[in-house]
Amino acid sequence: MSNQKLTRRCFLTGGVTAIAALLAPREIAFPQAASEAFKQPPLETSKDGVLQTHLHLAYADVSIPGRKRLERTRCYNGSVPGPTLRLRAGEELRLKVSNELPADGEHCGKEQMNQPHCFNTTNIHTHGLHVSPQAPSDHTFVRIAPQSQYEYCFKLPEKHPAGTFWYHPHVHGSTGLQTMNGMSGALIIEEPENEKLVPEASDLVWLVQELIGTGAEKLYSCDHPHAPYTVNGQFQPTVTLRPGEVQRWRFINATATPGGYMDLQLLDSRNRRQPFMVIAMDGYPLRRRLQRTSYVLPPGGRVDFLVRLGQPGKYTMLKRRFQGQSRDQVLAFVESTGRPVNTTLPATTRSLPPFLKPITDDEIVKRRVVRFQICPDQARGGVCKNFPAAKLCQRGDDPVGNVFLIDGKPYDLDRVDHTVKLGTAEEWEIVNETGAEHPFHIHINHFQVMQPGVAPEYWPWRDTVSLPTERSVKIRSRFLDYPGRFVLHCHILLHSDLGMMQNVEVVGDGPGPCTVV
Ligand SMILES: [Cu+2]
Repeated sequence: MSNQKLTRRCFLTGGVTAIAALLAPREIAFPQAASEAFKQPPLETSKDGVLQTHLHLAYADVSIPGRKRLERTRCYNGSVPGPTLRLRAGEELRLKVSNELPADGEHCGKEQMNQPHCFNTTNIHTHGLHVSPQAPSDHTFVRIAPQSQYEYCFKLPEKHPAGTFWYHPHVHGSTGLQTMNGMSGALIIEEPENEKLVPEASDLVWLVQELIGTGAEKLYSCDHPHAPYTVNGQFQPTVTLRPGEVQRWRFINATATPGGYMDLQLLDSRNRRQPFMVIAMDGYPLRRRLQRTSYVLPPGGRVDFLVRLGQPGKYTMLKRRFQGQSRDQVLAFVESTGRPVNTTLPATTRSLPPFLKPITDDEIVKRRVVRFQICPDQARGGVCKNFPAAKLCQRGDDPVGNVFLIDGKPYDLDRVDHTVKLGTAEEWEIVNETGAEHPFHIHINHFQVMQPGVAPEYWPWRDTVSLPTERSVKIRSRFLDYPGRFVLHCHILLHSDLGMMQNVEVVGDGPGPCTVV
């Protein structure tokens, strides 16, 4: 398909063309009268234990909030975001990807390892799923070249926790660009019918994106672009609920830049913070639900809230500025209206399956230290001496001149950075030597975040954790069920594309892809 002959048109689920024209580029306040009703992305569900679906990836013209003209972007099935996939533990996801983009030209070679490249080559990562890392399952080394197809098969184990996950592309060098183009979608593992917390109509996906179409490659420049944050492709839609109704809000942070960090707050009409219940982090249920009025969700992370607003009235869901060049932005308006109902919140504590019992000291077979670094300057010891060409940004449109490292090295596709024995547990200290927070993410197995002063049974299981500036986080992980090679990386995808990534290899005898654990 040539660039001139593009016929497919992506549309934003919410259709924001009309309101985009009203928006001054830097304005975040928006008259509520024009707000659309909150929508859910298109839905695909499993039948007889299998969810079979087909994602067509193509260029399209999209209306993006704050931009005057339609912008050309890459998206799935003509929709930003992609469809929500819902299935259950023990079921199988058969996903065919047709890459209908034009050829990459000469920009997809290994010699450009940690440069932006491979913009039209793609693959799929099922973020947070405990599945095999081998092809044709969650193998991030798959390359789906332009004008070719690939068939994935993901077999979920019976013990897989129900929760909120997501999918996005993961070709090194173009992950950030493709994700910012709008290529992501929710992946929901459903509870069994008798364990559902809320009725379907009260169970809402909030997939938050920062969409850039034209000029998305400037993501890798010193003045990387910013756009308003959308929810399910809509700009500041209105959620309605009845006074006293309990809704489950599944937040997915599908952004790719430092500004994508979000401190989520629910405010009433006088800007007073309202409490919500945190019931799951990164898709895994919490043993004890937490009442909060603020929750920092890093890029890549998910959080599930139970929300109940007793008083009728108008509220806002705010993305409070956290770091980077973003600003506070209302993600959605919330209206509590209609006949009051009296729904009770589910129980405060719940039991977790046996494989999520706390990892004890005597189970640990190895300890490692992993260091996130940026040159120049933001690395301890003499690390930056090895990268004399690293430089700080000078002009806005210069390519980013920093070097992004883990353990003193930029990513190497062929190097195994950590070899782990299948079925064992390890304790890792992840050190942030830089001047900003970075979200640490590892594929295939969740980890427990150690919290001093908190009993280990309450340490949350996560797949993405933010590393505080100049400090470290300790995690414990069991490398269960699946041998194979996968990655850990910074989930500011701009950073991982430029080198902040490592390979992990789990060795041992275990099932291959698409087989029952
Ligand atoms: Cu980073």
